[in-house]
Amino acid sequence: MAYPDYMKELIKKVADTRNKRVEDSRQGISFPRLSLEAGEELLKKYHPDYRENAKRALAVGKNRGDRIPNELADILESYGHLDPVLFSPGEPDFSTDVLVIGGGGAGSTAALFAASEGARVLLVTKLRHGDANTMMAEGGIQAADKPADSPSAHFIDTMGGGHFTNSPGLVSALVADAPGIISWLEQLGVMFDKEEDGTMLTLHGGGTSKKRMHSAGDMTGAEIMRTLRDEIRNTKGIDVVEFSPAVELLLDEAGRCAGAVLKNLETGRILTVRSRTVIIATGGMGRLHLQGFPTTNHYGATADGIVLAYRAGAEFVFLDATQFHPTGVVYPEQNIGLLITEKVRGAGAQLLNIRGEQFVYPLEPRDIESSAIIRECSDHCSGIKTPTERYGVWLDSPMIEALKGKGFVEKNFPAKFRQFMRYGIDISKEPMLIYPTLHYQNGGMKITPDGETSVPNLFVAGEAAGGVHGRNRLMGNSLLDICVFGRRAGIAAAQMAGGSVAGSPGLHHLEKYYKELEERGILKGKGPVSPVLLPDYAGKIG
Ligand code: FUM
Repeated sequence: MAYPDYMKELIKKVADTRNKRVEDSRQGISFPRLSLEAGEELLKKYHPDYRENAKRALAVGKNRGDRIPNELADILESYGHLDPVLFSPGEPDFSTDVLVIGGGGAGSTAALFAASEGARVLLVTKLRHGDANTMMAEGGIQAADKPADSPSAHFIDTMGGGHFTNSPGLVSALVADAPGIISWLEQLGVMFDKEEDGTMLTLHGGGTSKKRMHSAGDMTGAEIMRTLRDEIRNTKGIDVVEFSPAVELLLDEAGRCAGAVLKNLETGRILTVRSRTVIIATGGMGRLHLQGFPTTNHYGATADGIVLAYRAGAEFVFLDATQFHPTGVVYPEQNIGLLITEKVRGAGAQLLNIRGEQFVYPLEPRDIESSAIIRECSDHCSGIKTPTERYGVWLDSPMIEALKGKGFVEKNFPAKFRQFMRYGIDISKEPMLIYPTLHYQNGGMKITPDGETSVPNLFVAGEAAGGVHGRNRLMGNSLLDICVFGRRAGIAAAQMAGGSVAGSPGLHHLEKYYKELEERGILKGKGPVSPVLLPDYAGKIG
């Protein structure tokens, strides 16, 4: 849908203030950044994480008592697809050294590095190999690999972005491994954007002190995923089983992880995998639509690995901290929630209210930026109403071409340009209407720098892990995280598999978990069956 006439009228106010904003920008004059105290105040008042009625205390498990989002609590306090009393693992359908659950960037990286250690590796995934948030990641991957930058500066920025709640050991690993990861990806064939002289093009992201964002247009994740998948399937020939999500982990009598139970989505058949070590790389929970927010996430992001590991006794951190990306599409309706990369603001676009005025520095960390947009659309009554009564603010993309010249938007944001053109909106000439969208799960399983969880023989990599980003992640640290911790977990799991002897795998832990649920009055048949595997949109319509 092209913008309706009333929106076109409002867009004139954006154009009216543009020349002055461009002039200021050329002279380095920007909207003032918020002080630490003002930022904290804004978060408490407007960030969705701080809405008290959106959370409740977990009644069972290792993190009992922690207040977490209601939607996540619902699926953790629930029963699964299998009856532990009736289930017998029998002869396994697959036997391997390292089982990787999840076919996105973290799982694929883990599989490649586990195989490079000589381990037998099986990668299983819920949908197709590559159906993952990695594929949807647009803006870039951070690494301090330019002479004027350093891993220490990257460390400080990352800790600051996370409000210094991050685990310093995990952040050290993240930033120290980053330059090596960029070289590895390039060697595998990732086509990063380059300067005329052939050096890497690097850009700013929100909350960064140096330009260290490496990108491939506005499709960086898709380019990385293309390369990893190609390496797994065509070069290394690692075994991949698609359309077969894990529905439970298998643990032996000593509580060590010893495999998983899968459910084939096409046939409904239950399959068992016996393995010496297991790596969970199932990503996040955007498709749980916390508080009814739309999401940038892929269709399968339903927190499956979190459910499985929680039942197995894993400890979690920061499960209450969710990232709302400031710039999700709010119009046209068909694209609601889809990501508009932060790189658009990195290139010079500013956020404006209904009067065409700036109200926030465009590259604050995401939680601050989102809170400012929510405030503008609520208390300040300065948002723009859509035909279906949603609110948003303008992201002035035409400003980019005013600063950088004609053709820049289509060349540098080809995916976004086409996505909007389909609806008759030329984003090099008209701004985009945006509102925060559910983007990332900051918390997850507690890990060591090698991705080990509190359950023996169970590792985790990527969004299902917590602590790396503390309460708020910086842009581009997620594509980095999946590669750094995918590599570390892959190597460590392969090495541990060499010396590991598991007993008889079973579901004893599940019996124990169900007993705890019953003791708390949570009975079978009341809540959802989890992992939910796919979002239940059909059930919610009509
Ligand atoms: O804005 C973005 O391109 C998103 C990147 C990220 O979440 O790291």
